[in-house]
Amino acid sequence: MSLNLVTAGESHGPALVAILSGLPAGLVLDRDAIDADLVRRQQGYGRSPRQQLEQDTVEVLAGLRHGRTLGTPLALVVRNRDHKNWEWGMSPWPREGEPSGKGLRPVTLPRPGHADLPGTLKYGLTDARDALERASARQTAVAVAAGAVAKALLGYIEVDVLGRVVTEALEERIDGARADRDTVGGVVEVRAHGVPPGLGSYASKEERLDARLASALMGIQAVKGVEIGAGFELAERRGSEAHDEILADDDGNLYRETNHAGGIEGGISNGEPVVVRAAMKPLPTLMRPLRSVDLETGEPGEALVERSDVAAVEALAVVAEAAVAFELARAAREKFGGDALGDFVGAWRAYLERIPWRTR
Ligand code: EPS
Repeated sequence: MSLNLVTAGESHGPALVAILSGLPAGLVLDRDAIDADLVRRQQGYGRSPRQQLEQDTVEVLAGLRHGRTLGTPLALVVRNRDHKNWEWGMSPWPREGEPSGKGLRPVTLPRPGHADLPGTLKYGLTDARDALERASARQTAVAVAAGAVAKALLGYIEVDVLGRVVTEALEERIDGARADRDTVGGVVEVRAHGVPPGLGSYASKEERLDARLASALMGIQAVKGVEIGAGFELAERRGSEAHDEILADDDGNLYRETNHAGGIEGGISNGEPVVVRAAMKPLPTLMRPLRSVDLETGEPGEALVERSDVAAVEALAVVAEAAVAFELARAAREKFGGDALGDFVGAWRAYLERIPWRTR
Protein backbone atom coordinates (compact mmCIF):
# COMPACT_ATOMS: atom_id res chain seq x y z
CA MET A 1 0.00 0.00 0.00
CA SER A 2 1.54 3.28 -1.04
CA LEU A 3 0.44 6.86 -1.02
CA ASN A 4 0.62 8.70 -4.33
CA LEU A 5 0.17 12.30 -5.31
CA VAL A 6 -0.41 13.86 -8.71
CA THR A 7 -0.90 17.60 -9.07
CA ALA A 8 -1.89 19.84 -11.97
CA GLY A 9 -2.44 23.56 -12.41
CA GLU A 10 -0.90 26.77 -13.64
CA SER A 11 -0.10 29.89 -11.63
CA HIS A 12 -2.79 32.03 -13.28
CA GLY A 13 -5.07 29.25 -14.50
CA PRO A 14 -8.46 28.58 -12.92
CA ALA A 15 -7.27 26.23 -10.16
CA LEU A 16 -4.67 23.87 -8.77
CA VAL A 17 -5.66 20.24 -8.47
CA ALA A 18 -4.29 17.29 -6.50
CA ILE A 19 -5.26 13.64 -6.52
CA LEU A 20 -4.06 11.56 -3.59
CA SER A 21 -4.45 7.82 -3.70
CA GLY A 22 -3.55 5.19 -1.12
CA LEU A 23 -5.16 6.74 1.94
CA PRO A 24 -6.89 4.36 4.32
CA ALA A 25 -10.66 4.60 4.75
CA GLY A 26 -11.92 6.33 7.87
CA LEU A 27 -9.32 9.09 8.15
CA VAL A 28 -11.00 12.18 9.60
CA LEU A 29 -10.05 15.31 7.68
CA ASP A 30 -10.53 18.73 9.21
CA ARG A 31 -11.00 21.29 6.48
CA ASP A 32 -10.03 24.12 8.84
CA ALA A 33 -6.70 22.44 9.61
CA ILE A 34 -5.92 22.17 5.89
CA ASP A 35 -6.93 25.78 5.30
CA ALA A 36 -4.80 26.88 8.26
CA ASP A 37 -1.73 25.44 6.50
CA LEU A 38 -2.73 27.21 3.29
CA VAL A 39 -2.86 30.48 5.22
CA ARG A 40 0.55 29.79 6.80
CA ARG A 41 2.03 29.25 3.34
CA GLN A 42 0.65 32.56 2.10
CA GLN A 43 2.07 34.52 5.00
CA GLY A 44 5.63 35.51 5.61
CA TYR A 45 7.79 38.51 5.04
CA GLY A 46 8.67 39.50 1.49
CA ARG A 47 5.74 37.96 -0.40
CA SER A 48 4.28 39.67 -3.47
CA PRO A 49 0.95 41.56 -3.62
CA ARG A 50 -0.41 38.39 -5.21
CA GLN A 51 -0.92 37.09 -1.69
CA GLN A 52 -3.46 39.82 -1.00
CA LEU A 53 -5.42 38.67 -4.03
CA GLU A 54 -5.43 35.01 -3.08
CA GLN A 55 -7.20 33.58 -0.04
CA ASP A 56 -6.42 29.94 -0.49
CA THR A 57 -8.94 27.40 0.74
CA VAL A 58 -9.32 23.75 -0.14
CA GLU A 59 -12.28 22.10 -1.81
CA VAL A 60 -12.65 18.33 -1.76
CA LEU A 61 -14.30 16.96 -4.88
CA ALA A 62 -13.98 13.23 -4.26
CA GLY A 63 -12.88 10.59 -1.79
CA LEU A 64 -14.50 12.10 1.30
CA ARG A 65 -17.93 11.58 2.83
CA HIS A 66 -19.10 13.23 6.02
CA GLY A 67 -15.52 14.27 6.75
CA ARG A 68 -14.01 10.78 6.49
CA THR A 69 -11.95 9.33 3.67
CA LEU A 70 -13.49 6.48 1.70
CA GLY A 71 -10.20 4.74 0.90
CA THR A 72 -10.60 5.92 -2.69
CA PRO A 73 -8.69 8.71 -4.50
CA LEU A 74 -9.06 12.05 -2.74
CA ALA A 75 -9.44 15.00 -5.13
CA LEU A 76 -8.42 18.43 -3.83
CA VAL A 77 -8.83 21.81 -5.52
CA VAL A 78 -7.38 25.22 -4.61
CA ARG A 79 -8.78 27.94 -6.85
CA ASN A 80 -6.72 30.86 -8.15
CA ARG A 81 -8.60 34.08 -7.43
CA ASP A 82 -6.18 35.99 -9.64
CA HIS A 83 -7.39 33.93 -12.58
CA LYS A 84 -10.24 36.36 -13.18
CA ASN A 85 -7.60 39.00 -14.04
CA TRP A 86 -5.97 36.62 -16.50
CA GLU A 87 -9.06 34.88 -17.79
CA TRP A 88 -8.58 35.61 -21.48
CA GLY A 89 -4.83 35.27 -21.33
CA MET A 90 -5.06 31.81 -19.77
CA SER A 91 -8.10 30.57 -21.65
CA PRO A 92 -7.60 27.05 -23.04
CA TRP A 93 -9.79 27.87 -26.06
CA PRO A 94 -10.06 31.63 -26.61
CA ARG A 95 -12.93 32.46 -28.93
CA GLU A 96 -12.46 34.78 -31.80
CA GLY A 97 -12.82 38.41 -30.90
CA GLU A 98 -12.06 37.94 -27.20
CA PRO A 99 -9.63 40.47 -25.75
CA SER A 100 -6.12 39.07 -25.68
CA GLY A 101 -5.29 40.21 -22.11
CA LYS A 102 -1.83 40.46 -20.58
CA GLY A 103 -1.40 36.71 -20.34
CA LEU A 104 -1.31 36.43 -24.12
CA ARG A 105 1.55 38.89 -24.56
CA PRO A 106 4.42 36.53 -25.35
CA VAL A 107 7.33 36.39 -22.90
CA THR A 108 10.54 36.28 -24.96
CA LEU A 109 13.15 37.63 -22.51
CA PRO A 110 13.84 34.65 -20.22
CA ARG A 111 14.80 35.30 -16.59
CA PRO A 112 18.12 33.73 -15.55
CA GLY A 113 17.33 31.25 -12.78
CA HIS A 114 13.71 30.63 -13.77
CA ALA A 115 12.42 27.82 -15.99
CA ASP A 116 11.81 30.31 -18.82
CA LEU A 117 14.76 29.39 -21.04
CA PRO A 118 15.19 25.65 -20.45
CA GLY A 119 11.40 25.18 -20.59
CA THR A 120 11.14 27.12 -23.85
CA LEU A 121 13.97 25.11 -25.43
CA LYS A 122 12.74 21.77 -24.16
CA TYR A 123 9.11 22.12 -25.27
CA GLY A 124 9.74 24.07 -28.46
CA LEU A 125 7.83 27.13 -27.26
CA THR A 126 7.77 30.66 -28.60
CA ASP A 127 6.20 32.15 -25.45
CA ALA A 128 8.03 31.44 -22.19
CA ARG A 129 4.73 31.95 -20.35
CA ASP A 130 3.83 28.44 -21.49
CA ALA A 131 6.79 27.25 -19.39
CA LEU A 132 6.70 29.59 -16.42
CA GLU A 133 3.03 29.11 -15.59
CA ARG A 134 3.51 25.53 -14.43
CA ALA A 135 7.07 26.04 -13.16
CA SER A 136 5.78 28.74 -10.79
CA ALA A 137 5.81 28.03 -7.07
CA ARG A 138 2.10 28.76 -6.99
CA GLN A 139 1.73 25.01 -7.44
CA THR A 140 2.96 24.54 -3.87
CA ALA A 141 -0.45 25.66 -2.57
CA VAL A 142 -2.10 22.37 -3.47
CA ALA A 143 1.00 20.41 -2.38
CA VAL A 144 0.57 22.00 1.06
CA ALA A 145 -3.07 20.87 1.11
CA ALA A 146 -1.89 17.33 0.32
CA GLY A 147 0.75 17.64 3.04
CA ALA A 148 -1.94 18.64 5.54
CA VAL A 149 -3.80 15.43 4.69
CA ALA A 150 -0.56 13.49 5.23
CA LYS A 151 -0.10 15.21 8.60
CA ALA A 152 -3.64 14.20 9.59
CA LEU A 153 -2.74 10.56 8.85
CA LEU A 154 0.59 10.84 10.70
CA GLY A 155 -1.26 12.27 13.69
CA TYR A 156 -2.85 8.84 14.26
CA ILE A 157 0.60 7.31 14.73
CA GLU A 158 1.77 10.24 16.84
CA VAL A 159 4.17 11.71 14.31
CA ASP A 160 4.42 15.47 14.38
CA VAL A 161 6.09 17.46 11.56
CA LEU A 162 7.08 21.11 11.76
CA GLY A 163 9.05 23.39 9.44
CA ARG A 164 10.77 26.66 10.34
CA VAL A 165 13.18 29.19 8.90
CA VAL A 166 16.75 28.94 10.19
CA THR A 167 18.22 31.79 8.14
CA GLU A 168 19.49 34.61 10.33
CA ALA A 169 18.24 38.20 10.11
CA LEU A 170 15.85 37.26 7.33
CA GLU A 171 13.66 40.37 7.65
CA GLU A 172 16.67 42.69 7.47
CA ARG A 173 18.01 40.85 4.44
CA ILE A 174 14.60 41.13 2.78
CA ASP A 175 14.34 44.86 3.57
CA GLY A 176 17.82 45.40 2.14
CA ALA A 177 17.04 43.43 -0.99
CA ARG A 178 13.72 45.21 -1.52
CA ALA A 179 15.45 48.58 -1.25
CA ASP A 180 17.97 47.45 -3.86
CA ARG A 181 15.18 45.93 -6.00
CA ASP A 182 16.78 42.56 -5.52
CA THR A 183 15.74 39.20 -4.01
CA VAL A 184 17.04 36.78 -1.34
CA GLY A 185 16.87 33.11 -0.46
CA GLY A 186 17.44 31.30 2.82
CA VAL A 187 17.48 28.01 4.69
CA VAL A 188 14.59 26.11 6.27
CA GLU A 189 14.55 23.12 8.59
CA VAL A 190 11.87 20.47 9.05
CA ARG A 191 11.79 18.28 12.15
CA ALA A 192 9.56 15.26 12.53
CA HIS A 193 9.09 13.88 16.04
CA GLY A 194 7.73 10.46 16.89
CA VAL A 195 8.84 8.85 13.63
CA PRO A 196 9.03 5.14 14.46
CA PRO A 197 12.18 3.22 13.57
CA GLY A 198 11.89 1.21 10.37
CA LEU A 199 10.51 3.61 7.75
CA GLY A 200 12.30 3.31 4.41
CA SER A 201 14.78 0.62 3.44
CA TYR A 202 18.36 0.09 2.33
CA ALA A 203 17.09 -2.53 -0.12
CA SER A 204 17.19 -0.06 -3.02
CA LYS A 205 17.99 3.59 -3.57
CA GLU A 206 14.33 4.22 -4.38
CA GLU A 207 13.35 2.96 -0.93
CA ARG A 208 15.94 4.86 1.12
CA LEU A 209 14.13 7.34 3.34
CA ASP A 210 16.93 9.92 3.14
CA ALA A 211 16.97 9.71 -0.67
CA ARG A 212 13.21 10.08 -0.76
CA LEU A 213 13.20 13.10 1.54
CA ALA A 214 16.02 14.70 -0.45
CA SER A 215 14.10 14.15 -3.67
CA ALA A 216 10.88 15.53 -2.15
CA LEU A 217 12.69 18.67 -0.95
CA MET A 218 14.71 19.15 -4.11
CA GLY A 219 11.44 18.85 -6.00
CA ILE A 220 10.25 22.14 -4.50
CA GLN A 221 10.76 25.22 -6.65
CA ALA A 222 13.96 27.20 -5.91
CA VAL A 223 15.55 24.55 -3.65
CA LYS A 224 19.22 24.10 -4.53
CA GLY A 225 20.58 22.21 -1.53
CA VAL A 226 19.38 19.58 0.95
CA GLU A 227 21.01 18.07 4.01
CA ILE A 228 19.95 15.39 6.46
CA GLY A 229 20.94 15.85 10.10
CA ALA A 230 24.38 17.45 10.40
CA GLY A 231 24.72 16.96 6.62
CA PHE A 232 27.72 18.70 5.06
CA GLU A 233 29.24 19.36 8.47
CA LEU A 234 29.67 15.60 8.98
CA ALA A 235 32.30 15.59 6.25
CA GLU A 236 34.56 17.65 8.53
CA ARG A 237 34.17 15.47 11.61
CA ARG A 238 35.85 12.28 12.74
CA GLY A 239 33.71 9.16 13.00
CA SER A 240 33.88 9.21 16.80
CA GLU A 241 32.31 12.70 16.77
CA ALA A 242 29.90 12.08 13.93
CA HIS A 243 27.92 9.01 14.96
CA ASP A 244 25.22 8.72 17.60
CA GLU A 245 26.02 6.19 20.32
CA ILE A 246 23.40 3.55 21.11
CA LEU A 247 22.24 3.45 24.75
CA ALA A 248 19.66 1.42 26.66
CA ASP A 249 17.48 2.64 29.54
CA ASP A 250 16.58 0.55 32.62
CA ASP A 251 13.76 -1.17 30.73
CA GLY A 252 16.08 -2.18 27.91
CA ASN A 253 14.63 0.38 25.51
CA LEU A 254 17.15 1.87 23.10
CA TYR A 255 17.81 5.56 22.66
CA ARG A 256 20.48 8.06 21.55
CA GLU A 257 21.82 11.15 23.26
CA THR A 258 22.78 12.84 20.01
CA ASN A 259 21.17 12.95 16.57
CA HIS A 260 23.80 13.93 14.02
CA ALA A 261 22.30 11.39 11.63
CA GLY A 262 19.04 13.33 11.52
CA GLY A 263 17.05 10.25 12.51
CA ILE A 264 18.08 8.13 9.53
CA GLU A 265 20.74 5.41 9.29
CA GLY A 266 21.13 3.10 6.32
CA GLY A 267 18.21 4.79 4.61
CA ILE A 268 15.90 3.74 7.46
CA SER A 269 14.44 5.86 10.24
CA ASN A 270 16.14 4.99 13.54
CA GLY A 271 13.54 6.34 15.96
CA GLU A 272 15.20 9.70 16.57
CA PRO A 273 13.61 12.89 15.22
CA VAL A 274 13.99 13.20 11.46
CA VAL A 275 15.79 16.49 10.75
CA VAL A 276 16.25 17.87 7.24
CA ARG A 277 17.25 21.23 5.80
CA ALA A 278 16.68 22.84 2.44
CA ALA A 279 18.49 25.84 0.94
CA MET A 280 16.49 28.15 -1.30
CA LYS A 281 18.12 30.28 -3.97
CA PRO A 282 17.12 33.95 -4.37
CA LEU A 283 14.01 34.25 -6.52
CA PRO A 284 14.78 34.91 -10.18
CA THR A 285 12.33 37.71 -11.00
CA LEU A 286 14.39 40.86 -10.39
CA MET A 287 13.03 44.40 -10.49
CA ARG A 288 16.50 45.38 -11.70
CA PRO A 289 16.83 42.61 -14.24
CA LEU A 290 19.88 40.66 -15.32
CA ARG A 291 21.01 40.43 -18.92
CA SER A 292 19.12 38.13 -21.22
CA VAL A 293 18.52 37.60 -24.93
CA ASP A 294 15.25 38.16 -26.77
CA LEU A 295 14.40 34.73 -28.15
CA GLU A 296 12.33 36.25 -30.94
CA THR A 297 14.90 38.71 -32.28
CA GLY A 298 18.17 37.31 -30.94
CA GLU A 299 18.99 40.80 -29.63
CA PRO A 300 20.49 41.30 -26.16
CA GLY A 301 18.08 42.69 -23.64
CA GLU A 302 17.00 42.63 -20.01
CA ALA A 303 15.07 39.75 -18.47
CA LEU A 304 11.31 39.85 -17.92
CA VAL A 305 10.18 42.03 -15.01
CA GLU A 306 6.80 41.30 -13.47
CA ARG A 307 5.14 41.25 -10.07
CA SER A 308 6.94 38.80 -7.80
CA ASP A 309 8.10 38.09 -4.26
CA VAL A 310 11.30 39.51 -2.74
CA ALA A 311 11.57 36.28 -0.75
CA ALA A 312 9.45 33.22 -0.07
CA VAL A 313 11.61 31.52 2.56
CA GLU A 314 8.88 31.44 5.20
CA ALA A 315 6.55 29.89 2.65
CA LEU A 316 9.23 27.30 1.90
CA ALA A 317 9.22 26.26 5.58
CA VAL A 318 5.53 25.33 5.22
CA VAL A 319 5.97 23.74 1.79
CA ALA A 320 8.98 21.70 2.97
CA GLU A 321 7.00 20.60 6.02
CA ALA A 322 4.25 19.36 3.70
CA ALA A 323 6.76 17.55 1.46
CA VAL A 324 8.41 15.81 4.43
CA ALA A 325 5.02 14.91 5.93
CA PHE A 326 3.88 13.43 2.64
CA GLU A 327 7.04 11.33 2.26
CA LEU A 328 6.86 10.09 5.87
CA ALA A 329 3.18 9.25 5.47
CA ARG A 330 4.04 7.35 2.29
CA ALA A 331 6.74 5.37 4.06
CA ALA A 332 4.37 4.71 6.98
CA ARG A 333 1.69 3.42 4.58
CA GLU A 334 4.26 1.02 3.12
CA LYS A 335 5.28 -0.22 6.57
CA PHE A 336 1.89 -0.47 8.28
CA GLY A 337 -0.53 -0.90 5.34
CA GLY A 338 -4.23 -1.36 6.03
CA ASP A 339 -7.35 -0.57 4.04
CA ALA A 340 -9.07 0.89 7.09
CA LEU A 341 -7.53 3.45 9.44
CA GLY A 342 -7.90 1.02 12.35
CA ASP A 343 -5.79 -1.60 10.53
CA PHE A 344 -3.06 0.96 9.91
CA VAL A 345 -3.00 2.20 13.51
CA GLY A 346 -3.28 -1.36 14.85
CA ALA A 347 -0.24 -2.49 12.86
CA TRP A 348 1.74 0.52 14.13
CA ARG A 349 0.80 -0.24 17.74
CA ALA A 350 1.63 -3.95 17.47
CA TYR A 351 5.01 -3.12 15.91
CA LEU A 352 5.90 -0.65 18.66
CA GLU A 353 5.01 -3.23 21.30
CA ARG A 354 7.51 -5.68 19.91
CA ILE A 355 10.54 -3.41 19.35
CA PRO A 356 12.79 -2.06 22.13
CA TRP A 357 12.50 1.63 21.29
CA ARG A 358 12.10 4.64 23.51
CA THR A 359 10.68 7.91 22.17
CA ARG A 360 12.51 11.06 23.06
C1 EPS B 1 5.93 32.99 -8.75
C2 EPS B 1 5.65 34.31 -9.02
C3 EPS B 1 4.66 35.08 -8.25
C4 EPS B 1 4.46 34.45 -6.89
C5 EPS B 1 4.10 33.00 -7.15
C6 EPS B 1 5.29 32.26 -7.65
O1 EPS B 1 3.39 35.05 -8.87
P1 EPS B 1 2.77 36.35 -9.49
O2 EPS B 1 3.61 36.60 -10.70
O3 EPS B 1 1.35 35.99 -9.85
O4 EPS B 1 2.86 37.44 -8.45
O5 EPS B 1 3.51 35.14 -6.16
O6 EPS B 1 3.66 32.38 -5.98
C7 EPS B 1 2.32 32.34 -5.73
C8 EPS B 1 1.38 32.89 -6.47
C9 EPS B 1 2.00 31.58 -4.53
O7 EPS B 1 0.82 31.47 -4.18
O8 EPS B 1 2.96 31.08 -3.90
C10 EPS B 1 6.88 32.28 -9.61
O9 EPS B 1 7.23 32.81 -10.67
O10 EPS B 1 7.32 31.17 -9.25
